[in-house]
Amino acid sequence: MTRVLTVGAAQMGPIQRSHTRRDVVERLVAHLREARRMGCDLVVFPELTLTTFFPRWWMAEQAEIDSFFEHEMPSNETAPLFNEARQLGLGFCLGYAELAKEGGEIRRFNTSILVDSDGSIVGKYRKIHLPGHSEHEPERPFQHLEKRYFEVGNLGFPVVRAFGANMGMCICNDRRWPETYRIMGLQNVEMVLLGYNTPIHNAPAPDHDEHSWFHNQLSMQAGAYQNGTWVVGVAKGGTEEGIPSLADSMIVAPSGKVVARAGGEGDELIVHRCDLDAGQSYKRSTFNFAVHRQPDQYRMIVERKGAADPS
Ligand code: CDT
Repeated sequence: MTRVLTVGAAQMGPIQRSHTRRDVVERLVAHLREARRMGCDLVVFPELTLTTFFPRWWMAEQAEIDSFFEHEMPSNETAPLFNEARQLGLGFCLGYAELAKEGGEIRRFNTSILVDSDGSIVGKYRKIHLPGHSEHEPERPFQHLEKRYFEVGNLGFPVVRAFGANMGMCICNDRRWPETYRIMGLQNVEMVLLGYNTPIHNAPAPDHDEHSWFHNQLSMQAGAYQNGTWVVGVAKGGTEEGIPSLADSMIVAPSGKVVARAGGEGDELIVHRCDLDAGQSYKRSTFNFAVHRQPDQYRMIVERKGAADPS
């Protein structure tokens, strides 16, 4: 019997600083209702969905920084999203800034959660590859202070069984790193859910700007194909607080082919019926890890060269 999961990639247009969480949740709920009409089982929202992309500003006051973080999930402001999804029988994946208390300490992460159709949180991922810088760089047209405002994620790249599939998550810059997909590939991942906020202008490397769309697509297609997995890439796009961001949300099949793609830069739902077994032929042949991977060789080559251990 074919295992099909109908997924909606819920691209968001810009979220300005003046927009409240209530404004944003209304837009998310509209996405959920359309997703229900389109027959979705699962809706994927972008990175840091609930606010503007705040790492673009240098902020000295911790209280101001913390105003962009969620202290609980769900909260009063996000409860309507959970309630609506439960009533519609939909699961969702949501990116947000997480303020956690762990071991008596306050910790801050760039996080995604996977929520089942009964409203329970069944998966959590905290972003590992934090881009940008940690000090104020006033010469930049805008900041990218993820390294200041977040800690490196401490949950690894977990793959959880949910929606009848092996599900993984990663966030934005993670998608450019082959390790991200391979670590999940080694756990037999079948679908990777991925939200992003990508400014088109890359201050340290402006020569990359013209390739923003290509690099986005290249990373996700390679990750999908090389691990025989679906990749659902969801943007917050458009011009937010004067900064143009990449939209181009897409759903990539385990073949590496793009099967659905956003046409605009605003709120837009793209939907695909994903055959969860579509990765099997890749996992059994070209990318049969048990048969073809050579981790002992990788380690030996690196040891001979004196480089870092790749395992
Ligand atoms: N949010 C995030 O991780 N953004 C980075 C920006 C890199 S600079 C263009 C990304 O990899 O898309």
